[in-house]
Amino acid sequence: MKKIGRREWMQKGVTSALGLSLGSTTLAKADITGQGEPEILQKQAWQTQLGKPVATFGYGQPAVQEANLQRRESPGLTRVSAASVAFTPLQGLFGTITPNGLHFERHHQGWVDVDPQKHRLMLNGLVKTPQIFSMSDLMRLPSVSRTHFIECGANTGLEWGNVAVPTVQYTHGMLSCCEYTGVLLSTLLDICGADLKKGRYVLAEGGDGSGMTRTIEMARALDDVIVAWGMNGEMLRPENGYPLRLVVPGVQGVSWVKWLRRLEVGDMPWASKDEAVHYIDLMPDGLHRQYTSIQECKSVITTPSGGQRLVHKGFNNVSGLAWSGRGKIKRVDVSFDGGNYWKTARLETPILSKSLTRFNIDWVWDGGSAILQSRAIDETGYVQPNIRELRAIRGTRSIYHNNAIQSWQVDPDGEVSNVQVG
Ligand SMILES: Nc1nc2c(c(=O)[nH]1)N[C@H]1C(S)=C(S)[C@@H](COP(=O)(O)O)O[C@H]1N2
Ligand SMILES: [Mo]
Repeated sequence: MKKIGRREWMQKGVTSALGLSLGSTTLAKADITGQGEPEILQKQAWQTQLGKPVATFGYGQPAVQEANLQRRESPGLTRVSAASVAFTPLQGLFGTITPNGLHFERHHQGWVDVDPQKHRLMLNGLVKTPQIFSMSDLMRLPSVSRTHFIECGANTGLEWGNVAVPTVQYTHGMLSCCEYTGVLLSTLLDICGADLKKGRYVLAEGGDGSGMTRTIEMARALDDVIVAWGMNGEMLRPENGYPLRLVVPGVQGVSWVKWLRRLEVGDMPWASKDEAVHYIDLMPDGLHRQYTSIQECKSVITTPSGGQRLVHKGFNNVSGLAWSGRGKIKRVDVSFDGGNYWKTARLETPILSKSLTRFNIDWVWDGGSAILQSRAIDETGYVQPNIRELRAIRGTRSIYHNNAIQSWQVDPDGEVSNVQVG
């Protein structure tokens, strides 16, 4: 890989700032043919007749031309009974909010239809008054609405083993970000009179057939955990836990228990299967790392990304997502030469804690080979590692918690593919 010096890049930067390559290619087309643009000059069929009446039939749908933008199951993963994953199409999304019909899905035993009229949440254990709440009991309590990302601990898992999955949908698509509405768990613990001296943990239990249970430390439970029914302004979708799920900001998806039916206050971690046996990391010394919860700082370029093709030489906006389970994103650097030279990207606002942050950066593609990477830094100062640095500490036998820098190779024909550098 050729090393590109700082001076050469600064010269390219000047071209980009003047907007020359962008302006001239677009305008030249009409000038050269001298015939004008038919899409502008001629009246289109839909301009000569009445439009359709209001779209009041059923639930509003995207344009038919966008039908390809869907959650998909990875062709490389086998489906074990009803234990399945459908990935969010990150390559086709803008900004930071995941539309509800594109939120990723991860079910350990399929998703279930729960009747909200019959649904109950029990809070028991080390509390003064154990309680059973109906949905209407919960929904009259003081509520909060907060935007957070959710990422499965297994996201980007195949990259540990050097398997270059083709698209960002499959490398990073167990990631979504929504505005969730619900009651703070601290409010419910307060109502039930949780024993905060002896009660050091809270167990969350789901209502599906997977026996999903996870332990949450009391400090976190009292901080920002939400018992949520709302997602992006409407009720949760059935596949995402309707009518009730736990939102555990910054923590891996498995703790965001869906179809939430019970919370128990206890004095010890439960060591349930989903924390003692699953979602653990086999370290190089043969020991298992258990009870990891926080998703460390991570980022990925979504445009352009694997499987896409650049069609315009010259100016191209490069865009991606950054997030950290420890707070806000402070900075994102982007490299176009496989990590030799880094340039700081623009962060779109607002920058929210434990939420996705969108970054953008100008790029003038010279039509040659390039390797695109992004590296995020969070407000604690933590710097996203590359895969070599991560493997040096964590070995190669993990499945979970891979937050390494992602590399996309651009070929001279514009094809973008997944490569591992370092
Ligand atoms: N009850 C229950 N809760 C669950 C699961 C499940 O299978 N059952 N899957 C967990 C896992 S592993 C993840 S990553 C997230 C996925 O949430 P989503 O399907 O809304 O994206 O839900 C978690 N909560
Ligand atoms: Mo997960």
